[in-house]
Parts: sequence; structure tokens; C-alpha cells
Amino acid sequence: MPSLSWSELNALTDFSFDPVNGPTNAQSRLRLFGQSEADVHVTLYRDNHAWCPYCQKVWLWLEEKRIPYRIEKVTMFCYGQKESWYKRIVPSGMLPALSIDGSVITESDDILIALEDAFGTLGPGMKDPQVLPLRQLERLLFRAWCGWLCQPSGWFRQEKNNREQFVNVVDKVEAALAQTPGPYFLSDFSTADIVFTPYVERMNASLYYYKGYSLREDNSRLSDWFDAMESRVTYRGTQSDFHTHVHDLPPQMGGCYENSEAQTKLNQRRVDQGPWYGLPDATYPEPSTAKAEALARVIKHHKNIIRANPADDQLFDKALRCALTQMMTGEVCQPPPGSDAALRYLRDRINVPRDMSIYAAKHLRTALESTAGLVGIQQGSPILTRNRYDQNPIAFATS
Ligand SMILES: N[C@@H](CCC(=O)N[C@@H](CS)C(=O)NCC(=O)O)C(=O)O
Repeated sequence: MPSLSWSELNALTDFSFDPVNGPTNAQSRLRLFGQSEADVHVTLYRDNHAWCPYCQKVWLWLEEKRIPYRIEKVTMFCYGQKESWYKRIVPSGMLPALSIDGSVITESDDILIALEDAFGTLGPGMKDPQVLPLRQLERLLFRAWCGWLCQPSGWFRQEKNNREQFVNVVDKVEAALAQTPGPYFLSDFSTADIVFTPYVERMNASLYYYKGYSLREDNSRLSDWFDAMESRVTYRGTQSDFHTHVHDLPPQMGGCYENSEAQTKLNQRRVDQGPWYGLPDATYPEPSTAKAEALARVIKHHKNIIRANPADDQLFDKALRCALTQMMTGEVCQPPPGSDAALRYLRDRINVPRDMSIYAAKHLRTALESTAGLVGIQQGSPILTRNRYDQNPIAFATS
């Protein structure tokens, strides 16, 4: 089938969302939850790409409490240059920051405590005796994860010890989750769940990919916890996928080190080249709007997507329309010769949830890969591990 034009493709999607009052979304700049702009006292400064784990903690809290707020997006050092206006507010450039009526707070825990003081807690609060030991447990888990992931594997025994140390702490987390009959850390969803969310999500992705270990599948309480989190529209709006995390973490963490297990190689191939369905990054049912969302998001940014791609613009324009045609119609659309690397370059740079939600990204990655497969085996240029300047948002801000 010939590739559809941009206007023909546009006719195939009616996807839209309300960024101000609708479900949690990474593209929103203002959240009102049905209130008026006069009710906005809070501004959240977070990174453009939704890669910053500490930002996710504050973002999720605001969404759960339905506090009206503005969002200002800032560049992280690993993918571009920090904005000078932000350095005037926060000289270190660190994220997140939050302003309440003009008074600026940094450090995500202090931000949550300030928000609790201003708007009340979300279940038992940050300083509650039930929450304090769970916050400590989260830091213990974080350190054990870094100890395993972020050090060269070295000798077999060292890798084994690091793994055991991490699994020991996971057992403590499983025991903590077993304290209540429900899936959450306390009797209901609370701040404690929010505190665990960012890094447990990143642990699930990174250990699957670099260590062949499936946190979500190998631990029944954590598995129930992930399922419960995914039942929340707030969490789903902030949730990333395996591909995004495994490639956003190395520059942020100063390196992620793979082990030599056969399972690791299999998992890496699956995350990088698909199939992406069935990966334990998301298990909730796919929304019926997923393909329409992927299409709408590409159409919105197609000029910049084409410009940012290393391939010739005309060649890639045609190839991209082929992939989208195939995604929407199910018909095979032959892309131009030599467009395989360009299609895979984009496949590797879809960013969840910055660009679209998980299932939309799975559809788009699948269509790009199967269309590329019609012309060849060339991969796109490798994803950088020391920085992600290929993701500099400036390329998307200037036209
Ligand atoms: N302890 C701080 C840690 C914040 C932090 O490490 N932020 C990182 C991003 S996740 C950052 O701003 N790094 C500077 C940059 O990447 O631009 C907190 O809890 O807020």
C-alpha cells in the first residue's frame, strides 16, 4: 500500500486530551482539577523529559492530592544546558524545586513536607511513625540497587554478593508489604507508596535489562503493588517504560553495568528490538486509544522529528509516513531503500511518558521496527551512555 499523506493520516486520529483538568499527563503545563487559575499557589519545576525520579515523587503527590499547580520544565545537565532563569531561582540547578506563593523549596522530601504543611497529608504523612521506617527502607533498597547496578560486575563472586544484598533488601520490602492485607504499604494508598514509586519503577526496568532479574515477576507482593499502582490514573500518567528508563539511567547514575547472564542478553534484545508487548513494564489492559494517541503525537511534532533525525528529510518523511500507515491500517507499506537506520533511530528515541503513554509507544516502536525490517538491518546511531545530548529539547523548541 502507498504511504498516506500527513493530512490523510490526520484524518485517522481524533485523539485529544484535556491537559488542564483531564487525566495526569506529562505534557501539561497547568493543572487545575476543576478549580480556577486564581486558586494556583504552587509551581513545580521539573525536567523536560520526566526522567528525574525525585520530580516524579512530587508530581505524583500533587496529582493525587489534586492541588492546582503550574509546571515549569527545566533541562537536566545530562541532555542539555541548564536554563539561566532557573539558576537564578535554584543556583545549583538541581531538580525538583517547588514554589508555594513565591517561596522556593528544594529537596523532594522537604518539598513533600512543605506541601503537607500547606495542604494536609496524603494518608499518614512524611513524619508519621508508620511512614518513617518505610522511608528508611526505601533508601536501603536504593543503596542496594546502586551497589548492584552501578558498579562494574567484576568478579563473579562480587556480582553474586551484590545481587544477594539487593535481594535481601527486597525480601524486607516484601515483608513490609505483607504487613497489610491490601496491596499498598499501609492500609490504603499513601505517601509511603509515593516515596517508593520512582526508584522501584527504575529498578524494575534496569535490573531486567542489565542483570536479567525481573523485580516485578519474581516478587509476589511487589507484583501486586505494581498492579495496584497501575490501577491509578495518576500513576499511569507519570509511568515510564523499560526502554526509556534503561537508556535514561546511565548518564544520570554515572553508568549501569550489565552482567554476563544469558537472560540479560535475551532481555536486552527484547527491550531494544521488541516485541514490546508482554514486557513486565506495564500489565494493565491497553487503552483503546493507544494507536490514535501515538499517531496524534507524531503528527503534532512531525516536522521537528524529521529535522532531528540524522537521515535526509525527504527520505525520512516518506519512511515515517509508511510506518504510521502500517500502524493505522495494518497494511504493509514499503519504505524507501536506505531508511531502516532512520526508522530505528526514532524507535530508540521515543520517550515515555514525555512523548506518549506506554501502550502508544509500544505500537509506534512496533510499526517503526516492522517497517524498517522491510528494507534492512541497519540500526540507528547507538544511544549514548555518558550524556543524552541527542535528546536536547532545544531541537523541539525552536520551530
Ligand atoms: N536529594 C535531592 C536529589 C535531587 C537530584 O538528585 N536531582 C537530580 C535529578 S534526579 C538533578 O537535579 N540533577 C541535576 C541535573 O541533572 O540537571 C532530592 O531529593 O530532591
